[in-house]
Amino acid sequence: MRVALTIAGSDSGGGAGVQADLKVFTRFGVYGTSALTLITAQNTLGVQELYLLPPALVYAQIRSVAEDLPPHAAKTGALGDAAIVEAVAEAVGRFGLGPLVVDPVMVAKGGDPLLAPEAVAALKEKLFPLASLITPNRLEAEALLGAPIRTLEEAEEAAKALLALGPKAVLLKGGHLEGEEAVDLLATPEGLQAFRAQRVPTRNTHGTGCTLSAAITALLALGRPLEVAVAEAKAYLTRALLSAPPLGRGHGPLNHWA
Ligand code: PXL
Repeated sequence: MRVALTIAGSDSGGGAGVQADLKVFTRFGVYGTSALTLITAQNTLGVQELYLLPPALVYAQIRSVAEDLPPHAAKTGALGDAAIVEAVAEAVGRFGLGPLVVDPVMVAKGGDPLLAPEAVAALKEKLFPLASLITPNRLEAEALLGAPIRTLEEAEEAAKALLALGPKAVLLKGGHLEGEEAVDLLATPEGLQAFRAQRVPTRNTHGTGCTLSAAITALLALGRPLEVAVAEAKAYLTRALLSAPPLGRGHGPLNHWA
């Protein structure tokens, strides 16, 4: 049995965060473990309450999992603030967790912040160097680099600039760029690779980032090479978007069974 760990926030609505990650791990036949970083009172309409957990408790959860159920791959999602980022980076190093997928979550679907602005520096300095892959969307990449990304050329430059921050690979997601297709760029030391998928017109987009990064993490836990994991996870995300269930009155969840 392969094991994956998610270090992320709780979404009471079940469409994103730890809940989405565990559903995705199960879908891929991987045993899911978790370390909660924060708790949201949330539904498809937005975040009603947010509570950050103590960094020492986040560290302790990772330690408990690592010492008894050593994960074959791990991911991070919403991390809340710089102190939690630092606790996670320390635990990842101490317990040798990897491959590590870092999804640099900054805001929830409706725009509610899930990472303090001053934590962006800690994310870049402490966690990115430990990552096998980071998976920013356009808005997150702009915040990380402090520069706008409007075209595919600018996205290519941004992906290379993010790679220079220390992760082994960067998946810059193009879902927020204009165009018929959703083009994601994978930057590795070997170069750039584009992954294209149809753009799915749907309101059910809550948890797309979590779902993709969790699928990649599950596939890495199963031993897939990075490029294969990214391609398979993207195909799964498209199916999950196309078959999303009509739940909630806002941005509904995806179909994690897809
Ligand atoms: O999809 C980003 C995300 C991550 N983590 C939690 C969330 C969300 C989006 O809503 O709620 C807990």
